[in-house]
Amino acid sequence: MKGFWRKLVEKFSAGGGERVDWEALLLEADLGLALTGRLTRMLSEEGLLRKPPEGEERIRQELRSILAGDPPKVAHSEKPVVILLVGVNGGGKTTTAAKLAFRYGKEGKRVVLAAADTFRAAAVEQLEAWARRIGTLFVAGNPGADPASVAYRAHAQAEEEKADLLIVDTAGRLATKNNLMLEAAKIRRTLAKRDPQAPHHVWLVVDGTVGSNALSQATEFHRAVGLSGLIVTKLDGSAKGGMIAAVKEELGLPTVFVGIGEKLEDLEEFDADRYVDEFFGG
Ligand SMILES: Nc1nc2c(ncn2[C@@H]2O[C@H](COP(=O)(O)OP(=O)(O)OP(=O)(O)O)[C@@H](O)[C@H]2O)c(=O)[nH]1
Ligand SMILES: [Mg+2]
Repeated sequence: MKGFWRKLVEKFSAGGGERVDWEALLLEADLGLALTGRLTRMLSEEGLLRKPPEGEERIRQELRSILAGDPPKVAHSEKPVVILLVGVNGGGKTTTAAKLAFRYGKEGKRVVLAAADTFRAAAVEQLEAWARRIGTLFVAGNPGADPASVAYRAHAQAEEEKADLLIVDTAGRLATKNNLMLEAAKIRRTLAKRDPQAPHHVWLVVDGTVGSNALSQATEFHRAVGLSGLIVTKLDGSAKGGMIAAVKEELGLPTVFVGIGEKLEDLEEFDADRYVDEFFGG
């Protein structure tokens, strides 16, 4: 994610750096229409449009304040805490489920991983392989089984095993995108039948390199399923990461973790100050 901001400043500067097309710059940084509009108006009202260094500093401040606040924590509870991971195919749900199991397992939590992606047999095998490597409990359904029933069963088993945490991986590709949302919503309702507090966290796993498209994915999933946060993956690549601020601004949803690689350790708690520093080039 590092280094793109200076390139964009160069690209959208004119008059020897005196004038910056802030709107084009902020949009290209994936900050989305609403936030770009608000930041540009703010610079205009504060007389900073023609003062690039001060303007940049003001945007930096504003991003920090948008992203301020503690990320949600996985608390202790009588019944297993449930994390439901949703998102479109290839976003990194299965890998992230494994990374989370690894992370919380290291903290001493007893974790159950559930494969509620019964659409693709390979998806179950993928998660099972991770579970074996981490040495965590694993629950899956037969191919074609109702994913909601897999989640239900996984919850029962997690309770039986006195697990602290149940992490539910879901499908990313179904016949239609609408089906995908409906299925995620059904899994959510089914888990709530076992425990009205569950799922305690519904996190959208989204590929950071898709840019502002992440905002539309978040909007759709939030409407259909109800999200409590985001995990943005592949920030080790060419992602600009602006959508993290855009999603917080427009939907009020925090980014909880970021993915920075394909290995189990490559998941970091989101740190707003660090994010803002890296956004502007470290
Ligand atoms: N570089 C990088 N690659 C990642 C990251 N997270 C996941 N990936 C890779 O992205 C690809 C897709 O990841 P999956 O975890 O299978 O994605 P998914 O959302 O489960 O996909 P579906 O099951 O098809 O919905 C894999 O090759 C992962 O290794 C990340 O943070 N950085
Ligand atoms: Mg998957």
